[in-house]
Amino acid sequence: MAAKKNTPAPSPAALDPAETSPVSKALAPEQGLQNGAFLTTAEGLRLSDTDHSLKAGPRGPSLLEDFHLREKITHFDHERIPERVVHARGAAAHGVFRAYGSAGSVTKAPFLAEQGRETPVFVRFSTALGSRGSADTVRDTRGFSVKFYTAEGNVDLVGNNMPVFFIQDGIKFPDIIHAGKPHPDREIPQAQSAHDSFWDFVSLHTEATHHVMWAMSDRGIPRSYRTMEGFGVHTFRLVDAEGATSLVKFHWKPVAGVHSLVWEEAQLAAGTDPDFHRRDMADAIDAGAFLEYELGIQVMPDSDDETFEGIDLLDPTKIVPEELAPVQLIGRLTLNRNPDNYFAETEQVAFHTGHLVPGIEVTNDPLMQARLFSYLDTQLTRLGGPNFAQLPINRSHAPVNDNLRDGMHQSVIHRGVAPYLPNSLAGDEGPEPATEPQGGYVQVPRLVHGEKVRANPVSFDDHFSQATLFYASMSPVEKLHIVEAFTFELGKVYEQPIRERALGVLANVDADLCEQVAAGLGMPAPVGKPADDVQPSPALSQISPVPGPIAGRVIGIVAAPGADLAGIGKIRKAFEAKGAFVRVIAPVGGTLGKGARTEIIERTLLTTRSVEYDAILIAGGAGALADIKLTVLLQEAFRHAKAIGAWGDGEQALLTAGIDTTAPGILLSDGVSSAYTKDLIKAVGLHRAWDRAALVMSSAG
Ligand code: HDD
Repeated sequence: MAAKKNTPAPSPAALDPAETSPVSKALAPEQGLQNGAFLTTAEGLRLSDTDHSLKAGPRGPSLLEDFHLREKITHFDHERIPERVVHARGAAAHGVFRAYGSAGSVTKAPFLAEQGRETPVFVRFSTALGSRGSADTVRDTRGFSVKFYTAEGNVDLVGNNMPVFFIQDGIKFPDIIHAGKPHPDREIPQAQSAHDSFWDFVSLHTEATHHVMWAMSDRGIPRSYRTMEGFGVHTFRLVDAEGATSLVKFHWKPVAGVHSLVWEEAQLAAGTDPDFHRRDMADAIDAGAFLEYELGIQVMPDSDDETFEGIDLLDPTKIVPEELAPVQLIGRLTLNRNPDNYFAETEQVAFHTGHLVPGIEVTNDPLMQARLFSYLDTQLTRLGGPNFAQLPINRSHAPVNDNLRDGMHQSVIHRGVAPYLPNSLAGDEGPEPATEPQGGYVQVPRLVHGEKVRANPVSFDDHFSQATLFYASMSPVEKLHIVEAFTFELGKVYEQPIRERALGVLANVDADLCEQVAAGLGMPAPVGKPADDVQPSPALSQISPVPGPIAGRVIGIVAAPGADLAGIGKIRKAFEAKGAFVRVIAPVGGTLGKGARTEIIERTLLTTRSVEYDAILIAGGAGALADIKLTVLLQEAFRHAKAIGAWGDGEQALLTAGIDTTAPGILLSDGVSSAYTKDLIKAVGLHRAWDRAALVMSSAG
């Protein structure tokens, strides 16, 4: 309700009691705060001036009695909270998850099992290593955390965009993170794995090898959150309505397909637009081009030894190839609303791998077991105490009656005198434990036995075979990217023994990979013993010969006064109908044309860079353009194997910029016909002109 002027703020006593209870809806309007017409203190006192401190005369010292100065500055001094110890850099969106109903045979969790059931979600994407202000496009593992506000309580699926992890046991998490974070003496490099301590650790600690392969592949530099897969990584145990169990791995499949940047693009974007992924998601959601993913499960029998086809399901450095256990789709996630406030929502959201509901259970994966401790613990420092579940973004949508009391930042006025069980004083108002049929969480009984040891199962000793499998499953272009990524990263390592050891690890993955990286470093290639019996998994390759959807992609059209605005209009219409964006680029800002034919110039050659676009076109009538910045724009797009097009005299501008117009992925036409727009859409749907990529790759990196 809009606030009326001259209406005093309501007193706390006048507020609806539901608003002071955690039972109230998550994200309920904030208890009468921030809705008055006048600027006030935190206590609601109307202020007459917020620009001048109270002084002894206009030239005199400030007075201690200035309550407003002290409150304003004190609050400001305490605005920051500790950033997340990992995954500090992130961006999030609200959305909805709709279950297909197909999971009903394996889980009783209604948000997965019931056909058509809609569950509100909040999803935070992140990089793992960088600080809160670091760049989005660095080479790193991306976090993919989903909070489902289910009617049975919150469920958090805290995953990554890679299906395996660096370590098999959570006790080593501080080690891998200390090695990956900036060096403690100079605090450099920021948000990079290309430095000595990272490669020191992963070359000594070979169980990281499989994850390192993923990080050095195109997966380490996604094009956008929209085109990124997500994985629950661990094996979970699902429980059906009869109590039968299965072992399951979760996958998020992006509807837009999986697509990545190339390394030079990622580096450029980190400088020209450090918010590249964050901006892309927020702009797309604002424009109605929502991000969509399907949730899938690989279902494996819950066998006594918890293995499947010889793969230890408790080892988080192993995948189950999709060819062995197909991913069955069980629901769709749509991200359709941007947060209103970054701090209140994206920064304060707290995920925890232990947030589950009946129908989903954890397994004995030792990485998962440690996480079950860490995620609760870390919020105590980060969010300043144990009451973070009361923050609006973390509140359950299920009724809460928890007997947890007091503590820092308690915001609920609890009633009653008996916050304990059993009691005889609470009467009907007191909470009671629920039976299983009433929705109580009851773990499936499982026998636990064994000697108390600090040890791993023997199966955890295989550190290389799936790294070999991953490399063997890549297309030639993807292999080249991996070679160049290793050569770049190890090229940034100062200590020769670390490089030598890292090459020794690669020799156990693939001889050819090791030789190429060694050649790039100018070092001899060691000989290893890579597995020679791996079965490639085609599902691991990102490159598809079939064009995918183009929603959220960005097409730049270079124009100038006199350009074919009707042609631009046709291309805009065709691309926008598919959820893509068209931006007009011209030498100077303003507009082109007039009336219904007006095109707003959104970028000039000075304010743009090639990384913003998935394809660049030169409009007919703009062929005379000759500008060194246009040359750079086009040559970068060419090197990055993006679709480039021109119609009418536009080809002339390509030739002026030194573009080989006979190369693959260059689309020329006399004018804008529907066949031409179709060809352009197809080229963008293929992500890149991969035939050209092979020609330019050594310079594209
Ligand atoms: Fe973790 C944050 C993902 C292992 C300890 N982790 C964090 C986030 C993601 C992951 C996506 C960001 C959450 C957010 O957006 O707020 N982490 C993973 C995955 C792992 C993993 C996929 C392995 C499969 N993590 C892992 C281990 C430990 C942690 C083994 C500790 C033993 N992770 C944390 C943490 C963080 C965190 C310290 C920092 C901030 C937070 O939890 O809320 O508790």
